[in-house]
Parts: sequence; C-alpha cells; structure tokens
Amino acid sequence: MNYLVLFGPPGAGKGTQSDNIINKYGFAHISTGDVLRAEMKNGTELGKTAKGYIEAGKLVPDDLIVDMLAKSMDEQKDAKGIIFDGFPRTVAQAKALKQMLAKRGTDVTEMINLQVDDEELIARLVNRGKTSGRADDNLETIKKRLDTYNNETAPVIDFYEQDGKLCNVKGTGSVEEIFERICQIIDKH
Ligand code: B4P
Repeated sequence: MNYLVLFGPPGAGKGTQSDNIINKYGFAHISTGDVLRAEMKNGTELGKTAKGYIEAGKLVPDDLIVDMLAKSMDEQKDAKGIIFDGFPRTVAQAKALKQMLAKRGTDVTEMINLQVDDEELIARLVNRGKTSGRADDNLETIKKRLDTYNNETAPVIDFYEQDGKLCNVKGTGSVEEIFERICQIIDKH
C-alpha cells in the first residue's frame, strides 16, 4: 500500500498530477480542497464554515480538516494506494496523519514536493480563474494564499525532510515531463 503525499504551493499542479497518478497506478485520491468545495456546494455546516476561510485565502482550521480526512480514509480501506492531495497543509496536520497511519501500522511512503516559483503560480491561477468559477482564483486572494502557504504550509517540508520522506520535484515544464519525474519516484518505492 502506497501512501503518497502530493505537496506544493497553490497552483503547483497537485490536482493535475493526481489525475495522472490515478490513471496509471489506480490509487485512491483524497483532495481536501475537492471535499471542501463539495461541502460548500451542498451547503453543509462544514461547507458554510469553510467558505469564509477559503474566500479569504486562509486555511480551514486543523480540527475540521483532520476529522474530514479521517472520514475519507475510512471510506478507502481497500485501496491499493492513497494520494493525499493538498493535505497536510500544516505541521499539526502532518502529525495527525502520521498518528492515523501509525494506528494502521503504517506510515507515509513518500512526500512529493512540487516546486514552482511564485510568478508562474500566479500566472497559472489567474488563468484558471478565467474558467474555474472559483471565488479564490482572483489576484488578491491568490496573493493571500501564497502568504498563507509561506507562513503555515512551507514548514511541512522540514517535517518530512526530518522524517526521511521528502522528494523534491521540479514542477515546471510540460504536465507530461513532470508526471515522468513523479513516476520515477513512485516506481522506486
Ligand atoms: P486546493 O483545492 O488544494 O488547490 P490548489 O492549491 O489551489 O491547487 P493545485 O495545486 O491542486 O493546482 P492545479 O493542479 O489545479 O486548495 C484550495 C483551498 O482549500 C485552500 O486555499 C484552503 O483554503 C483550502 N484547503 C484545502 N486543503 C486544506 C487543508 N488540508 N487544510 C486547510 N485548508 C485547506 O493547477 C493549477 C492550474 O495550473 C490549473 O489551471 C492547471 O491546469 C495549471 N497547470 C498545472 N500544471 C501545469 C503545468 N505543468 N504547466 C502549466 N500549467 C499547469
């Protein structure tokens, strides 16, 4: 069973590359961003709470995300691998994931860190905003999301480096080239 953390700043291509990994390896996919957007669309209590944070470019509180993640993991008991897309986004979430997996007698297999510079990230997200209909894909909110990433999410890289799981991947170039780099890492494990 492969537990793959797909990590990177907003717009790094986590969702894009997850689709490729699912197609090739048949892993299950847990995207906290997708689950939150579904909750918002359905107008649930969680969705209503999450909306305020997401539209302000902030992170949704850890306790809500960890409960949501545990539920999604219970639904994926028989999968041959799981991609965690957009989770963990704080060191507290990384520690919670480690505990959840330890209860199953396992651990994260690898953490793939997609590296893309801010200029390219902003260009991608502004471009996605033209068609995504996402309230957080506008220049003002994108800049806040990058600040949030640098202040709260980037420290997760050190956590996985110390845990011996960090695999840096250059996240620029064509989608196919980046996918090839990711496959080399998955195949090694
Ligand atoms: P997410 O939904 O996780 O998404 P993202 O960071 O915006 O983007 P991603 O990296 O998946 O980029 P994509 O492939 O789409 O988060 C949204 C919000 O939800 C967060 O800001 C936060 O508020 C909340 N949230 C989610 N998880 C949370 C958690 N764990 N804790 C707390 N809060 C949480 O790619 C972006 C664009 O680039 C696309 O248009 C794509 O086509 C393009 N692209 C991709 N690869 C490319 C390439 N190689 N070249 C050119 N363009 C490329």
